[in-house]
Amino acid sequence: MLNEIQISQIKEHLNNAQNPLFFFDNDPDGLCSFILLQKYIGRGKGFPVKSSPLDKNYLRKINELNPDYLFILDVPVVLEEFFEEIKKINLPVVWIDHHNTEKSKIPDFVNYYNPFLEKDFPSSTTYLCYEATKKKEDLWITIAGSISDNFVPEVYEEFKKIYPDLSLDSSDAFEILYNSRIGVIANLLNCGLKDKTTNVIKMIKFLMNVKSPYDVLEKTPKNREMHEKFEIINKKLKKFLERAQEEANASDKLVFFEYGGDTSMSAEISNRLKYFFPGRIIFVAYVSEGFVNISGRGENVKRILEKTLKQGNFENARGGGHENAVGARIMKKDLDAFREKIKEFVNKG
Ligand SMILES: [Mn+2]
Repeated sequence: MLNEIQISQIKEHLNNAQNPLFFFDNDPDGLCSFILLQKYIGRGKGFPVKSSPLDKNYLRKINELNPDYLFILDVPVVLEEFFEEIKKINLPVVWIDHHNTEKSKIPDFVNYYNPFLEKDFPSSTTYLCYEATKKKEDLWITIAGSISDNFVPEVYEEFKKIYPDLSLDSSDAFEILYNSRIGVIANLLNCGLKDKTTNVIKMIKFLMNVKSPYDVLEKTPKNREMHEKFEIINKKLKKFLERAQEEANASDKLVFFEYGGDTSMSAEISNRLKYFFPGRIIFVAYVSEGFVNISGRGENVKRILEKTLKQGNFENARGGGHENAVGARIMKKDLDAFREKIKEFVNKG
């Protein structure tokens, strides 16, 4: 949680910013963080950061829009090459995040806010932004962003009272995400972000003006694409989950699931598998042209991944993440070897 000084500093930055640009992580937590801050000051533009880490390519947006402030939301890693250029043009930067990051890598000129580094306290970036803006009418946005990042903030109690029809009596983020209407909203935003750029921009504009959660839930011409993407993705997810169920029947410790297609939804699949098969190690591999993107969930999964990558010594491989949630990327030719190594380490315990 942010302290009083941090909250007033963030508010001051927001009030100072006349033409801010917001770069946010390409998920509902990042998106909702942006929406909260944008609504608070009623100005600024926002763009999702699709590549991780944030790199030099995003300087183009800055040259194009010439902002007087840059906010970076929910993005765990920003490359030095990016900050070097930002420093040259003296652009004030405010970076708000909740990931475990190396503090030494944050340049001095960046206004950095991340309570996780002080207290190892879980949060969501959306909730951190809400602590600064505290606009009651945006409480539902706070909940949608938070539960999609596996975090139930204490203000959920208040939310339940205002919106009993959207909430669920639970303290488990995934249970809320999969079984309530605020969860549907979070999923709608998540699917909308996977759409093509013009539709993503349309959705962001829609959200900047949206007044209530019911405007999101109701399909109208203003949010039609978001709903359609949601319907398509949900249909696919249902099919994938049936197949994953068969995988899960074959092992009692591991679920290793592979899929392809034009939309990556590894995080969605792995989170659901984790929810349906608690206690298991989950690996989801998205096989695309030449590469495989991997998402892992479960106890000590970070250690399992690290050992696998080290021993496998795969070409062009990288990966990392939290203790219980990781991501990795390997080359397609190494998938069989990768899978076998994972099996070996999971079964050894
Ligand atoms: Mn996040």
